[in-house]
Amino acid sequence: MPDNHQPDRGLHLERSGNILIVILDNPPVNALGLRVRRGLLAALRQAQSEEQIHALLLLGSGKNFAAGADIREFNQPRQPPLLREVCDQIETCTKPVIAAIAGNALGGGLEVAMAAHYRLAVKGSRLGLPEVNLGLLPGAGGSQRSVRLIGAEAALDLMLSGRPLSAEQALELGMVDRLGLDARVDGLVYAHELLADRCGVRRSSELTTRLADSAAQQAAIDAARTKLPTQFRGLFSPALIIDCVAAACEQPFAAGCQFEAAQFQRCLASPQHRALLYAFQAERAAAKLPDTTGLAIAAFSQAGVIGGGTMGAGIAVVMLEADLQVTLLERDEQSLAAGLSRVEEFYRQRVSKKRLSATAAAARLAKLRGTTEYRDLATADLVVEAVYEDLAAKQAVFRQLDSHCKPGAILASNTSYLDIAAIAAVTNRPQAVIGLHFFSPAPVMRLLEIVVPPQAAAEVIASAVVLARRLGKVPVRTGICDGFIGNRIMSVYRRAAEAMLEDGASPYQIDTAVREFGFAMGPFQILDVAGGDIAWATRKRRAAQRDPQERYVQIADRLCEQGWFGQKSGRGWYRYEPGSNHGVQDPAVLEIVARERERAGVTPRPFSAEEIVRRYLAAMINEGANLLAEGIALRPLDVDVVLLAGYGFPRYRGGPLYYADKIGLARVLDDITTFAAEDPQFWRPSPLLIRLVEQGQTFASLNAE
Ligand code: 3H9
Repeated sequence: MPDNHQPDRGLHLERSGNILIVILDNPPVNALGLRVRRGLLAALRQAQSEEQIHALLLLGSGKNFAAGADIREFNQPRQPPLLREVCDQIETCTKPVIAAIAGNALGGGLEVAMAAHYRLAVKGSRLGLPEVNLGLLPGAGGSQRSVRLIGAEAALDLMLSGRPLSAEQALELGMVDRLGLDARVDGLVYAHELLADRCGVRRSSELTTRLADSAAQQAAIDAARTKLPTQFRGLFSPALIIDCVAAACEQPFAAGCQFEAAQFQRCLASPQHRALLYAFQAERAAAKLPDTTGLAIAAFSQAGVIGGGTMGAGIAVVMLEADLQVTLLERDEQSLAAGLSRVEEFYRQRVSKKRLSATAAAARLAKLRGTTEYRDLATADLVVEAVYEDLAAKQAVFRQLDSHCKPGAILASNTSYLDIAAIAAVTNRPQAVIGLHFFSPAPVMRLLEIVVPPQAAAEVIASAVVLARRLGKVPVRTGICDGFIGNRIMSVYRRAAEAMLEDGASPYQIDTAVREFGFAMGPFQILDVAGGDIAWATRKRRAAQRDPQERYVQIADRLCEQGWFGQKSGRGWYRYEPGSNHGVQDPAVLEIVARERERAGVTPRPFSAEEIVRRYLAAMINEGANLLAEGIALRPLDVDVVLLAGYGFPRYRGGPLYYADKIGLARVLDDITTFAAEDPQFWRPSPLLIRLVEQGQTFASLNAE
C-alpha cells in the first residue's frame, strides 16, 4: 500500500513489512533531477530514523529504472544536493540498500544502483554508463565504483563505448548479484533473504578484490590509451575517463572521487559536451512536428515492401526488427526468391556473428512472406516501394497499390530524388502518399527522411514519424526538391570538393583534411564505397538541365570511363587489393587529375587543410540555409540531424548549422563572398545567411521560433 505518495519528489514510498520501497517516479525516464535527489535523501533519512525499517529497496516506475542525471539541468547552475552526495549517502546508509533494476539504468541511474549495497536486474534491462555520448564521464562516483565492481577492463569498455550491458552480461561481470523476472517481487524476496542472512551493508567503495591484480588493471589502462588516437579521434572526454580509471586503481576511493569530480566539471564546461547535448536534443526535437496535437496516429502491424533488392530487403529487415508482419513483393518468382534470400542471409550473418540467437532469427523470419501478387497487400497498414529509380516504374507500382491496398494504408516511396507528388498524382489517394527515404544499409543507418508532398495528410505524416521511432530511426521531415535535404546538400559539398581537386588539392589531401575535421570519411572515400557509377548516372541524368555557366569538373567521369567505380571494381579514387576494403593511394588517379587540370586550363595551386575544410563546410552551410529559406527543411536542427545521422558529420561539432553559429555566421558569409570572386555561379550566398548576418542573429534563433 502506498503510505507516502509524494509526486513533488519525483518518487513515492511504500512499505512492505520492515522494508521501505523507494519508487523513482519521474516521467518520462525517471531522470535524477533536483526534486528526485532531494526525495532520495529524505527517504534515506526516514529509513535511518525509523527503527521499524530494516532495509531499503530502490525501484523505478515505467520503462526505466533511471536514465541518469536530468540533462535539462546541465545548462543551469548545479543545485545541491548533487548526485554524487546522494550516491555517497546511499552507500553510507547503515541499513542494506538493494537496487532492483528493470528497464534502463543509465549514467547517474546506474551510479545510484552501484552505490546501493546489493543489485538485482530483471531480464531485458540495460545497464550502461553512456555519458561519453554526451561528452561527459560518470560524475557521481561511477568511474570509481565501476572499477571496484567489475575491474578496469570492463569498466573502461562500459564507459568508453557507452554501450549498455544486458542483465545477463551485468551478472557475469559482477555488476549485479542476481537476475529476476519482476523487480518488485524478486527485489523484495532478495531483500528479505539478505535480512534473514544478516548480510548487513556491503559498500562498493570498500571492495578490493578487483583492484588486487594491479598489473592487469594497468594493462587495461595502457591498452585503452593506445586506442585513443584511432578510436576516439578528436574526442575530449575519453582520455579523462581513462585518467579516472587510473585514479580508481591507484588512489583511495575519496581521492579518486575528488579527481573524477574535477574531470566531470571540465567535461561539463567543454564545447564538445554542449554540441553533443544539442545533437541528442535535436534528434528528439526533429521527431516533433508542429501542429500534430490531436491527430489520429495509425497503428501498424502489417507492412508491405515492393522490391527485394539491397534496399528493399534492408527495409524488410528494419520492419521485421520492429516486430511487423512483412510481405515482400517482387515482379516474378525468381526475383522474389533472390529478395527473400537477401533477408535470410542478413539473419544468417547475425546468427553466425552471435548478434542474435538462432531462435530469435527464426522468429523474425517467421513473420516474413513473399508474393508476386498485389492483392496480398490488401491488409497492409503501410507499403514501402523500393524499386529502381524510374518515375514511370514507380508510378506503375503506385497504381497497383492504389487499387489493392485498404483505405487508410500509408503508401510510401523510398525514392532518393524523384518527385513524390508526381507519384502520388497517379493514385486516387494522394493524401496517403509520402516518401520514406531510407539510407543504405537500411538496418544500420539511423536517418529516415520523411518526404512530404503538398497533398499528404497531417495524420499520415504524424503516423510516419511515430513509425520511424518504432523502427529505431531518426526521422526528419523534408519537403520536395531534387535530393531532399541530405542528398541536395551532399551534391553541393561534393561539387566544392571537385572544384578544389581540379584547382590543385589531391583527393587524398581532401579526404584527410575532412577526416581530420572529424567526418567519418572524406568525399572521395565515400564515392568509392557507394560506387562511382551511381553518382555518374545521376550526373548524366542531370546533364540536360545543367546550367551551361556551371563549372563542371570532369575528373570523376574520366575515372568512371575506365570502369573504376570504387570498392566494388577494386579501383576508384583508391586502389583495393582483392577482398580488401582498405584503399591505397593510386598514382594513376593523380595522373588523370593532372591531365584533366591541363585540359581545363587550370594551373594547380596549393591548398591547406584549413582552406579545404572551410570551403567544404561553407558549401554545406550555405545550402542548408537555402533549404531553410525554401521551406524544404523546417528548422536548422532538421538540417543538422540529417547531416549527423546520415552523412557522418562529427557529432561533437553539433551539425553544420550549429557549427556555423559557433564559428560565427559573418565569418561563413565572408568566406563565401571571397570564394565567389573565382566562381560566382557556384558561391552564391544564401539570402537567409545574409539576413541573419545583417540582423546579428544565429541559426539557433530560428530553432527557437
Ligand atoms: C549523467 O547521468 C551524468 C552523471 O554521470 C553525473 C551527474 C553528476 N534527462 O530518448 P527518448 C527525455 S548524463 C532528461 O525519446 P526512448 C528525452 O529528451 C545522462 N530528459 O525515449 C525525451 O524528451 P522529449 C546519462 C531525458 O524510450 C524523453 O525523455 N544518461 C533524459 O527512445 C524520451 O526520451 C543518458 O545519456 C535525461 N537523462 O529512450 C541517457 N533522457 O519527449 C539518455 C531522456 O521531451 N537517454 N530524456 O523529447 C536515453 O538514452 C534514452 O532517452 C532512453 C529512452 C534510452 C533512456
